[in-house]
Amino acid sequence: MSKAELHRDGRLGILRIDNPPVNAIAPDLVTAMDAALTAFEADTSLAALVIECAGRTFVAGGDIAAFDDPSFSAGPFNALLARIEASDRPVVAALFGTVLGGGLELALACHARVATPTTRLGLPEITLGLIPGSLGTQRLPRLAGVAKACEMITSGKPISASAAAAAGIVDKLAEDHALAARELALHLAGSGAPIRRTRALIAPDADTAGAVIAEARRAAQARPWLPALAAVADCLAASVQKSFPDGEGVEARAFSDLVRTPQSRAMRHLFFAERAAQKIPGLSRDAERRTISRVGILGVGTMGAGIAMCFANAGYPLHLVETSQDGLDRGKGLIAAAYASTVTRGLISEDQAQARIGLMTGSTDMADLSDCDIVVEAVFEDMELKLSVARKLGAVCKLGAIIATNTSTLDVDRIARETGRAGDVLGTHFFSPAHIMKLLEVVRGKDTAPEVLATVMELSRRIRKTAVVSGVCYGFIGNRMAEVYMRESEAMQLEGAVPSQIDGVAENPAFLGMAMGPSRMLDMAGVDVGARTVVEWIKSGKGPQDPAYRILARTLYEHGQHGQKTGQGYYRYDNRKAVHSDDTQKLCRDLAQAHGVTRRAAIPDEEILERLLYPMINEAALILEDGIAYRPGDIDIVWTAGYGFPAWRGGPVFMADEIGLKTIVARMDHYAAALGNEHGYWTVAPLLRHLAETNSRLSDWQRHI
Ligand code: 3H9
Repeated sequence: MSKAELHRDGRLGILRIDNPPVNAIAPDLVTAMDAALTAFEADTSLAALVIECAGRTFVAGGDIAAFDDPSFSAGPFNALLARIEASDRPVVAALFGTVLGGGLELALACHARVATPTTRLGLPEITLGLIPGSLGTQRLPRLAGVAKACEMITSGKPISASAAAAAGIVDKLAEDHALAARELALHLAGSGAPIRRTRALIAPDADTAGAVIAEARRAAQARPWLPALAAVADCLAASVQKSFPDGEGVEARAFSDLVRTPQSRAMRHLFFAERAAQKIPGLSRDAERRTISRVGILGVGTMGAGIAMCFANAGYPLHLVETSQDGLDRGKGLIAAAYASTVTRGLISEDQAQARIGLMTGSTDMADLSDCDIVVEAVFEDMELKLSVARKLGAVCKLGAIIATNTSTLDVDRIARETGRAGDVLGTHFFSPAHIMKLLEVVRGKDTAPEVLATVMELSRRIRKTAVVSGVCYGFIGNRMAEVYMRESEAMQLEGAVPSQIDGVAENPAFLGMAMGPSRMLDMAGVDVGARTVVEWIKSGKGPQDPAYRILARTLYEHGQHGQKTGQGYYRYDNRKAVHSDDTQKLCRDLAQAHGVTRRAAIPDEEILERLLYPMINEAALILEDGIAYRPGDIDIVWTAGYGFPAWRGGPVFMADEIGLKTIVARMDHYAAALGNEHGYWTVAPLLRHLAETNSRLSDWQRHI
């Protein structure tokens, strides 16, 4: 069956697109649409055309996978849009679902648009490092104004159908979009009114567009690593200053350049990696799941409070348990304060906040968790405490309830065994602040039942988390890699680099572009939190037995210098502003002397970058070899969604392939020789060396399951 066909409905032609799952514009769909349009053009008995879609949504965009083909061109689709727009009989788009990218551009080329009230419309190309390539930059400003177009294109965020109607993008809202589109098409055909072609309009705010475009240029200059932003400004300027064909040329050149940039390739890689991460090898999409209607949270500290909010935000009734009434009141206070700030920032209304708080009950008795379908324990990160809590939860939770242990490093298998029902248990590693951070590492234990894993993956989606499955090891995927990153950051501080230089390299987009460098990050998260887990790891005998291992963090912790909250950590804090700390520098000199570390006058920025990044990439290869992550893309999702790794670099694995594995292996070998490799820190992972020797990419590596 063809992916697009022309049907007749009385005097109307219906061009019906059917390209599951989201009716993306793939080259063969364009061919089919072309044929259907030709049939409409030839049948002069038809008074008008309605374009509609089968399935769950109107066209959700161009087929992103097709952009990797070097011969890809938006030209054929754009020519089709021009023919639709040029039609001398009215063409109406019947919109529903998610009308995105090329889908909205198709709608803009029609003469009128009808949408269901729940339709979302947007141009999300910027999230793929692109601009709209099918005249969205030319038609949208003409229809809705340059300011609205600029907002939609630079944010990439979809808008509601009512906002689209208010902006003049949608002409009519109707529950039955297909019927309403037919009625409108017949009305337009019968009215004799001139056909309204978007290309012929003048942007309603053309007079004031200069200021909007100047602001867009300023914003683009501030983020030069995202060249699509500058291209948006150029295209919008063309939409008011040039003819439609000239503007078309500006957009076409920019799109074709951008689609080849490493930034766009990186962001497209993340789009598919995020979806792949939801697929669990050996578990089908319709795998059995348990029903979750009521959620329990044990431990309502900062983490527990944030986790509770994630569930309440998704409408789940919750029961919170703390050891004391004081603790419970403190937890509820944290939740109330966080909601108050969301209301102040205008993100939700006071009523919504109260409704969410109203979903929560609380007590100090664990037995009250017995009617919950899942209990997330978020007690302090201490193995003995976690084990005792696990024992109690194993006894208290009802049959079939899921027990999730929120931990960032601890052995989930050991905790699971302690419950006496390991099949019901898995780890959930939420990131702080839990109600804001997107990432959720779902830790699959040795005995976790498949339906427990499937249930929690689906639940993660409902609470709007980006979930990635990790196996059990110290630190799982994210913190295991963060450990070597922090190790080198601290080693370099003992050798003479100051934290601001190291953070500067990590944060500088010319080098890496992390949201926050390693020292600033740990000072914010709490040096005590990070150091305590390292101390426990070493004590357990499984961690490095190198006396100098992360000695800086461990000593800061012992000295009570826990970062921002104590006013002193790697930095000193002056009114929450990180400033150079003479005390920490003296500590570095003392520790260097005590551990025989040679100090250097200066450490080059390039060395800092390599020493932060390459051990992480090496650890990623080990994580894959060990089967801790299912696929390379999962690692990139963990780092971009949870650790502030820049999306435009595609994550550490994608970046490794861009740098070249041969280079990375050679530099690892170099540092092994230059710095010594007594503790194996520079030992190249066999997988990494093998891939480098065979000219392969780490991103393409697949485990044979
Ligand atoms: C563009 O349009 C450029 C134009 O200006 C110019 C060129 C014409 N392409 O997310 P889901 C797949 S750029 C290819 O799990 P949901 C997705 O991989 C594009 N595939 O479902 C998945 O496959 P699988 C602008 C796509 O209900 C399946 O569909 N548009 C595309 O949670 C289901 O996806 C966008 O950026 C695509 N465009 O969310 C929109 N879209 O089952 C991107 C989806 O094998 N898409 N797939 O894993 C989305 O935002 C969401 O997918 C959507 C549905 C909201 C549509």
